[in-house]
Amino acid sequence: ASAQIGVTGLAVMGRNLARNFARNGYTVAVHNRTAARTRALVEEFGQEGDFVAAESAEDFVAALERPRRLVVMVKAGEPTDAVIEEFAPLLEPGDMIVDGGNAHFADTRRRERALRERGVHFVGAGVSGGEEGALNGPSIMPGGSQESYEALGPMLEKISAKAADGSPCTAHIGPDGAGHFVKMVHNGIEYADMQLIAEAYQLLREVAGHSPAEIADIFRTWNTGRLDSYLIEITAEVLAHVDSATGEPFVDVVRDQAEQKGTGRWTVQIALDLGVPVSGIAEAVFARSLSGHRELRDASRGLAGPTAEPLGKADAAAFADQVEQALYASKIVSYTQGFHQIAAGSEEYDWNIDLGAVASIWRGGCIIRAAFLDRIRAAYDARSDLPSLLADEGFAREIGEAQDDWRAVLVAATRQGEPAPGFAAALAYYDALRADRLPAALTQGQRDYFGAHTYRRADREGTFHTLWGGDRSEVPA
Ligand code: NBP
Repeated sequence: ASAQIGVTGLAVMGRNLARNFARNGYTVAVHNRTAARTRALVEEFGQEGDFVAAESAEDFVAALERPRRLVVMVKAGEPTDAVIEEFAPLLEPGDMIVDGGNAHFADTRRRERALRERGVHFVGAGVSGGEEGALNGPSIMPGGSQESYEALGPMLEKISAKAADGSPCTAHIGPDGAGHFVKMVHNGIEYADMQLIAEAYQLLREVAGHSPAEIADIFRTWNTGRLDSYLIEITAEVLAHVDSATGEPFVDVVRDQAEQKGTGRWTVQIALDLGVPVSGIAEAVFARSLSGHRELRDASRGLAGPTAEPLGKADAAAFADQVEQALYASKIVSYTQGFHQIAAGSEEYDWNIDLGAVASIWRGGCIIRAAFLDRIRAAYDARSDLPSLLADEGFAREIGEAQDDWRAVLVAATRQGEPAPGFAAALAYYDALRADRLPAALTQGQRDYFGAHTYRRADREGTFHTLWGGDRSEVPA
């Protein structure tokens, strides 16, 4: 036994993660259901470090130092269970199985419980950054026991991305499914970020009349300021790209039907279960879904739109500044909602997640990496019981300064008939949170009327019901 770590599942992610471990000086055992992939890895990249190729599960396990650290990078779902069933009987108490796939955190909780009974640590680890991140440094969100982190953490810290201040983009998130839960919310926030950027593009194009190349330049400028992030950077690249076959902007030759693999949808489903309003993430998931309904869209082409004239050229530059404000304010709201969901999950499952640490490890390697995350980390470091990111003085001030422009952008979008569901949901959330009174009082009245669901009064304690069908007097419930 000479390998410090093993990776089974050598498609793009597993192969690159194995190479990352090897390049960092670890001896890596490699294994794949189809052995040809194992041989190909060693043939192609064997010179990058020390690999031990194993063709059978037994050889793979035998190659690992104890306690064994076995990373599984296979397709999420049944394949993960199949691999666990194959390897668990070969392991001994104290060994670790690390699932780096995109598992649902409820599956991770189930698997962790089952393996714990056999004395095997199960670490559900969210890995973000795609294949490039896996090779050069991903953001890694490991759950599982503290004991497993002690044996595994230093290696993950070594292969992870590093933030600008040099700190590793990984940390122990919390017990059982905490890591995969945080990865799920990361992906939800990623959906929201992408939707908001897409709306900014659409408004710059359709309301202000900019070309894709001009918008690429606008995004490049934004990327030097507070919106500095990987997604803004690649957006500029995509917008500047010209299709070689037609000479048209690339963005004009791609079908406008967005696809999804499901982690955004999970985020919203779980948020509904936890009662957390993640309206921005939900709008992002729905926007992708709506774009895919070609038949509905075709059947609706004749519907009337607004008759307002587009903005004149003189207004276009000022409009771009306003869109930057709207984008930034909406982004603050989506992170507020995402962090609320993590706090709620942590509460529900007793995970004790450090929100500042989550912001910290998202600063590098992952798809939502952004300068902005340093600010979020600082907000939670200053006050770990911050009830909402909007309660942070700095964010509250910035969103307050942005709000007039944010509203103006939505007025323009509405007037021109351009949908901006992400911007609108974020503003509605902001306005609802700061409202003195919400119409929820009326909702309670309706519920009491038709279902005797009772209500509480603002002026005194207790639960009450009005005799709506009778003399309408109030009785204690
Ligand atoms: P895939 O998700 O395409 O999975 C392919 C791997 O799963 C191959 O090694 C395949 O073995 C193995 N596998 C399957 Br399928 N069924 C199996 C079974 N019953 N028993 C054993 N092995 C089985 O690979 P990927 O794109 O590299 O992703 C790996 C994981 O990482 C996934 O969970 C994914 O969601 C997650 N992830 C991916 C990305 C990304 O950017 N791609 C980013 C972050 C996380 P074979 O070679 O024998 O068919």
